[in-house]
Amino acid sequence: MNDSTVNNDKHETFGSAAGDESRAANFDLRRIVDNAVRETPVADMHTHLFAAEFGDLNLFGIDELLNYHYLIAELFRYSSVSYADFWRMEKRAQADLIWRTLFVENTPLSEATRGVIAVLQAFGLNTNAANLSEAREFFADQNANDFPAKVLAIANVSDVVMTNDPLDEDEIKVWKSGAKIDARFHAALRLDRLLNGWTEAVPLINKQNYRVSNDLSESSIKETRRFLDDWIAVMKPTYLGVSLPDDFAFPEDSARGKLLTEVVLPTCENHNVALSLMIGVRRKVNPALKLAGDGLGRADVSALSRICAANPNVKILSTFLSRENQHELCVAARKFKNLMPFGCWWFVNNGSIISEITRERIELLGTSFIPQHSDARVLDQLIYKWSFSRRIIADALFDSYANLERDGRRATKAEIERDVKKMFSENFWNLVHQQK
Ligand code: RAT
Ligand code: ZN
Repeated sequence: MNDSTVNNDKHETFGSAAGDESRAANFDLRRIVDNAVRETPVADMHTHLFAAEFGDLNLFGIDELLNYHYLIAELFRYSSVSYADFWRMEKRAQADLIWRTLFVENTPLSEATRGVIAVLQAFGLNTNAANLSEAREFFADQNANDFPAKVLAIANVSDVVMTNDPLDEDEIKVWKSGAKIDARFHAALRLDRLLNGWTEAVPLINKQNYRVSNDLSESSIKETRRFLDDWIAVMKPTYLGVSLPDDFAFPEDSARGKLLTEVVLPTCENHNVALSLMIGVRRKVNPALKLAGDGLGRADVSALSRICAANPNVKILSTFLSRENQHELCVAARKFKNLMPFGCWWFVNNGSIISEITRERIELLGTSFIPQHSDARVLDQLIYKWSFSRRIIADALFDSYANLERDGRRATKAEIERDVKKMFSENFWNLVHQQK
């Protein structure tokens, strides 16, 4: 932009009737975008939440909120407590320590700490409390069966996709009990243990009456497919999903490479079910931190492109953990119609980076992507994760529509509402072949 353009803009905006008009139009646009983003329900396509039918796996309340692994990692930035001593503490004592350290002795400015503040605020609880007694009392009064409806309504989330591990004993019990799962909670069949640790998965799969072995013989491949076929029948997953390391390669001469090529991708094609590839996690960078000890690395996006090219009939959902991979992911999506970028995952689920990623996706892909998922592990987190993301998505959309208007076309209210609906739910449901 040169100096004369700047002057012209100023003149137009502040010095004339035309300026008044354009300010009024902008105000109108802002209101329409904000309303659409606030009022359009979200299908949250990747979380670690569980429906109430899963019992103790359905986490909510202040002690769970504070024991979030994002906050545990932050605790050690300030506290002198040793990792070992922290893990020896009771959950309530851990929550007390996290509250005192991150919220009383320090100002909760990080995304994850601000999130807890936003949840307390949403429930009318004291965000400045010296201790957790008021919050504990409030959550103790909530009923595990009714609370999801309350939280989903506040967060304006219509549907939640869980992360379901077919090798997890606690989950297996629920699936096998035939319990009717809350219809707002959908399954996603997680393949991490199968793909990233085959030798440990073998005895667990065999325990479920399949015959597989370390060597991945032809019969093991067949049996693993049968294992997945059966679990797909039980869970009716919206997609199969896996998180992959930053050094993930495709094709790859490894158990994972063979399982992907000979089991997972053909299963997806046969069942017409999508595959979600979450790429870039470096597990156990600091094992002493347990779940909080994972890191990230920049990955090779061309591995994803090769999967998309070799499997044109399989719908691929994908997200990358490294900021550096985001632009390449957008370009890959322009090349492969079976690729759907989604969400700002984990370490890139921060305001400044969500803004950057969402804007570059709009610039390169229009509305043909899924801007966000929450990754919530604790029910209440839906409230802050979605309000934070909505704010940023609204800003990005507003600027895009304002640019469009500057270039000669004003988007209508109906168009804006249609666009937000696509981004918040339709792109997902269409891809997983389910109509809502
Ligand atoms: O964001 C998270 O909570 C991580 O711990 C992971 O669970 C990640 O989202 C994943 O799905 O692997
Ligand atoms: Zn996750």
